[in-house]
Amino acid sequence: MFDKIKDFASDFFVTGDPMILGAQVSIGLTLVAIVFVLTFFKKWGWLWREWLTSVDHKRIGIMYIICSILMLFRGGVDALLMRVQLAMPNSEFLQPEHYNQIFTTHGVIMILFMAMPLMFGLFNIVVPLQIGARDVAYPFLNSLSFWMFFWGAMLFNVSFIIGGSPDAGWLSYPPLSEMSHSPGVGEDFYIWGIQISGIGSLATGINFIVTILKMRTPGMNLMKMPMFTWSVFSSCIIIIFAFPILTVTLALLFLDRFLGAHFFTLDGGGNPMMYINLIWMWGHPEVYIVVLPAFGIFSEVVATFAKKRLFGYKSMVFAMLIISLFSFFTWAHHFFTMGSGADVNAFFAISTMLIAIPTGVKVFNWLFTMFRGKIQFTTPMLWTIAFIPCFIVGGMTGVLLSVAPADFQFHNSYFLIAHFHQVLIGGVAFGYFAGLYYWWPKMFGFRLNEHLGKWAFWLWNIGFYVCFMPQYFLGLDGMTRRTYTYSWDMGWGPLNIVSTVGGFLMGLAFLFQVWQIAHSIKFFKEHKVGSDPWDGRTLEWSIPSPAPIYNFAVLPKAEVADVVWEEKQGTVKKQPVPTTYEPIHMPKNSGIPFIMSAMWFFAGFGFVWGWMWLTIPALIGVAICMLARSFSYDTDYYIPAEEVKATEDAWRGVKV
Ligand code: HEM
Ligand SMILES: [Cu+2]
Repeated sequence: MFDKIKDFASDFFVTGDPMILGAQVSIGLTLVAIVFVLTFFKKWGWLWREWLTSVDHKRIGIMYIICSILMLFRGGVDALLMRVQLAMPNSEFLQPEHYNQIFTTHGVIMILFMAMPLMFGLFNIVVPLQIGARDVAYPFLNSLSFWMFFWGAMLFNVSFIIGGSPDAGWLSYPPLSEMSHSPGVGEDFYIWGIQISGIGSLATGINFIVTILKMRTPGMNLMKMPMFTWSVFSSCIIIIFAFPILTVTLALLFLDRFLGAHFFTLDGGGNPMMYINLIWMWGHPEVYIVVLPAFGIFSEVVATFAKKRLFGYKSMVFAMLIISLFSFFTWAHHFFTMGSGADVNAFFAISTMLIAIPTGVKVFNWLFTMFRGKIQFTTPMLWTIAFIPCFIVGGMTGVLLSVAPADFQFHNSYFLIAHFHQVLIGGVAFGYFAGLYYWWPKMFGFRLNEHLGKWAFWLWNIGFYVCFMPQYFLGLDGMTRRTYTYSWDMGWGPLNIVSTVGGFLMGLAFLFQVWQIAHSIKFFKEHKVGSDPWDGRTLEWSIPSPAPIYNFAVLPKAEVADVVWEEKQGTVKKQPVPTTYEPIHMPKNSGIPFIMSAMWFFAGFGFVWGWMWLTIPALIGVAICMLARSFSYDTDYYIPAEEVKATEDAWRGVKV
């Protein structure tokens, strides 16, 4: 009996690695500490009522952002562990199996659990405020999306201490990810973690498309929408077409693993290349899903801090929509070496190169917006200025990779690693940082310390180039991706050590950001701001920071683009200060999204271990949650007009 338990425990928990043991202990201690603090300060009720059950888009946005910062930390630690391993030839700092796990979890976490939620956080916080709405179209679904993401991410992350992490790369190509090659539970954690959070992403895509189409304030027609909202719209169009492909592909992989189907196995008539085609039909659009909103942020920031209208609004919109469309026709550039022949490769090479055209249009638009502007070098603007050259170089190396014959040489080398980090860090991460700094005052009512922010900015930038520029040369010298180690005679040592130093500079930069946030919270009174700290242009800057629960007491009129700016310039009439208010219709909080997603977590956990005794009751729990929601009619309430008036008067400083 005792031996049986011991056997089970040694399969169930990840053992043997002192680093993981340390992590297990610290995770355990952190959990105990959290429970203790919440109990000691009697905060459980507050946490549940104000946050876990909240359907307010602003709160959901903040929760997304907190999670993504934690995930940036985890993904970053993974990155630094890999960089330490690669710093010197013949290194045995990590074991080879562990290295494989780390590059897999790093990739998955950075893209799906860091970039995506940071993006959704900004969607949530900004879009309703920019279009003059009181919430998203489906607030309940919005909360469900968040919790599906959260529990999916948790399921993926527990594999680190329970069962073992996946190790077949961030896209889990078969046959490596099949039962034959990965008999452990890691790949199942991968499948279910991503499936569950993926459903949440799809729902968010639908939610924001409907919100943008149906909830705009009177007068704001599509061509008067702020550019960030347009970028969210383009990104969500890609989401609703791309995420179903991911769901189906992972479902088929699961059937292969769970029931012995042969969709992607070499024997039994399956075909691994089929998986690789399918996953990239999602995967390539996915990179545009995350980068388009960053383009939207840059557009807002550039116009605000150059104090000029965005140059070429229509061409910007057109460029984004074209990118959304084209993103679906380039997937095969990830495997020119598959052997599809010259015609197919030529098609995908040209379609890839074509994307450079709308992207180039956007770059020129940003530059022309800055041209002769009175530029203010605030932190959001610095990130934007740094992004432009970084993204141009990253984009150009992408065009090099898209030259099919040349890619036979570059494919899966460190040249590729350098390229995609340049667009993902220089484009996506810099973009979201700009957005976070820009809208932080709107979220919390105080600004982030600019001085520490500038330190973080410079360290990130210097670190980035020091880390990734050497990798282009390493790639050309033949160092391949996912290499665990290399011998002295390859001559890759010096450039690798430089690269690792750069990685640590970025790690330091992240610490500066954490310090910046902590410092700004501590001294928030000195950093307090009013409704419009940046002299902004769009509707979110016309209401208090942080916005009241209902956002707009009276729906604003938006007959021109950049309406707040135009009002300040006197080109359009100021909106009258309302004297009477009406009761405001609001959605009620609900615990169902949290509980239902937690049920999905347990169902997924059961699938991972083949424990149907857990999966079946959990799925029944999901069904009960759905029924409970269908039959609950008490889902909304009204904020009385007097309460609205009191809040508004207090903000405007009216004496009563
Ligand atoms: C913060 C600095 C970062 C460093 C130092 C870093 C470092 C690395 C390293 C060393 C690898 C492994 C390459 C290999 O095994 O050949 C890697 C892979 C990867 N990274 Fe990063 N990374 C960083 C940030 C990011 C970000 C922000 C993203 C995405 C938003 C990202 C996405 C990926 C992906 C998708 C892979 C491929 C994983 C795979 O091969 O399956 N990384 N990174
Ligand atoms: Cu691609």
